[in-house]
Amino acid sequence: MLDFFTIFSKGGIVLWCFQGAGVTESFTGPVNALIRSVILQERSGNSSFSHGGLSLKYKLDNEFELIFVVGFQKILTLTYVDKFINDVQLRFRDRYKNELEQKGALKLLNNSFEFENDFKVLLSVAEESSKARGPAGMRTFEQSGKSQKTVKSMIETKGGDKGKEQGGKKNKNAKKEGKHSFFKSPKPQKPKGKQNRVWNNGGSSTRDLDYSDKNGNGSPNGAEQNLEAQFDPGGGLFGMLKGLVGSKSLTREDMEPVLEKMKDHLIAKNVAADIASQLCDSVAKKLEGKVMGTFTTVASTVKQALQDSLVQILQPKRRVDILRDVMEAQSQRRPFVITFCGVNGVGKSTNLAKISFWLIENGFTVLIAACDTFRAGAVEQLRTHQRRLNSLHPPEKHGGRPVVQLYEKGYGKDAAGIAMEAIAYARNQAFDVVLVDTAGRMQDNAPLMTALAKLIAVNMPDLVLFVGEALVGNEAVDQLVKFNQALADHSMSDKPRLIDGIVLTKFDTIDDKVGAAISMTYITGQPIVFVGTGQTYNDLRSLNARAVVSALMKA
Ligand SMILES: Nc1nc2c(ncn2[C@@H]2O[C@H](COP(=O)(O)OP(=O)(O)O)[C@@H](O)[C@H]2O)c(=O)[nH]1
Ligand SMILES: [Mg+2]
Repeated sequence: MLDFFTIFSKGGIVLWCFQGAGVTESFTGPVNALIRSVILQERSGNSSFSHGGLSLKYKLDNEFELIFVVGFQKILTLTYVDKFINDVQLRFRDRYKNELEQKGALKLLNNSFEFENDFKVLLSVAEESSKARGPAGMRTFEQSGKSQKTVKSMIETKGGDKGKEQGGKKNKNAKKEGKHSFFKSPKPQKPKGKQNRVWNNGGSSTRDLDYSDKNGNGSPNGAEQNLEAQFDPGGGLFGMLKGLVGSKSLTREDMEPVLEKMKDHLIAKNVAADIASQLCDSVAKKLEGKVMGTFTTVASTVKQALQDSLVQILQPKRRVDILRDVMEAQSQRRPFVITFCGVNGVGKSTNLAKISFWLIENGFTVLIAACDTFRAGAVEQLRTHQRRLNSLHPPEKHGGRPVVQLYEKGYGKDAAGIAMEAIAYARNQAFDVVLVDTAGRMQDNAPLMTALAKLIAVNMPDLVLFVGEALVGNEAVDQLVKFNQALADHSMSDKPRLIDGIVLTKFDTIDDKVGAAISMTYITGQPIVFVGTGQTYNDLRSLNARAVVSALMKA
């Protein structure tokens, strides 16, 4: 009944594996997908995962740093799996305690774990006991998929992880620059002629979102102290936790009070409640059974784990390097197409204009496709931007050619059609980039969501950016889940185009309530490509993960 069972170390060494009789397909793909999209991305709050036709369940053993994964056909409801995976874990630990205690990859490699017989015995016991119980009754709500909402299912269907990991590099020393040069791109570009002046500008052209603290206390250390004070005050509720030092392995109960506080703290910072719970759950799973070092407290261990998880979530798993991708498209003599979507009034058009400015500053030409054919004034708003941008970069300085043009067909027309014409026009006229503005739509408006999905399915943009306000709390989850769902439902292909990245706007208005950044990246697994910090063309930044985490952790 099982397709496979595998036991591997957190370092990636496979200690033992089992393949079900008659199963010919390799399970490397599903297990790698699990590692990539769940374990590496700190989404371990939920212990199941699906990949193609397979269901995977896993368990972390934090003491010995092991991962136990079982895979079986999705159509089967195997009621015994959770208990079985526990039993296997216990037996394996028992048998190989000594070997596992000698840490180090080489030691593990040198051991042979002959676990076949034990495993078979456990499996037949589990299968027998489930037969004895007879067919499973109706599942309760908690057991059903519904109780787990669609958030997970969205994440799990995404094949996502195309590129290499990119470290969240930041440049604290970024200089202030001249009037129009601004911004940090995910990665500095290769110089591209002298037009590319932002990148050649003294080497330090990057500008991070700097989350400065009003009290002059923006350092991660400052944040730590603050949090320490909040979660671990000298006496009171948490005073007693200070006693827990050395060689004790953490239990859920030890952590519960701290986790509760953490959760409330995150919610107060505007992290969606659902996500805050999942994060705390994942921290608990990560720490349960871990032996604490001497002189560490539960509060500081949990806090550190949470902080690590938050940084991990915010750091891009996938390379989004627009300038480089535009150059690549250029070399293929086609325009690079970006579609902006989101609900009403979040800042799609304004940030589209800022991004146009940034692209122009980097030497590219831009065609803006006015596909918000719905809201009065939407086309004129873009025309104003186009004029302003052309006056900042007059055609005389660009070989007589306007650097930005507007492609519009007025109101009431089919947006997908206009986008298509605009892309064809850009190809003919050799524009480097097409930015497609779309009408705002509420995530619950099915016809409009279908229309958006169609626009994307038909035009196949290179990048789909979701524009969302940093002001949102729980609403962020709903918006993103439903936008992604609509794109998946109407994709007309088996590899649906979902949201590839996020533009987080109005960051200047939220003080230190930066939780939306976490909610949005957690749900989509996609990076925040741009952060909007005001209403001028210069108010565009990239996200500095550590600064955001430090703001989040601050009391
Ligand atoms: N403070 C602030 N306001 C912004 C930002 N981005 C957009 N806005 C404002 O939000 C409002 C709606 O923007 P608009 O681009 O028309 O939104 P759209 O409906 O999504 O296209 C405008 O008044 C913008 O000036 C930002 O980063 N910070
Ligand atoms: Mg608009």
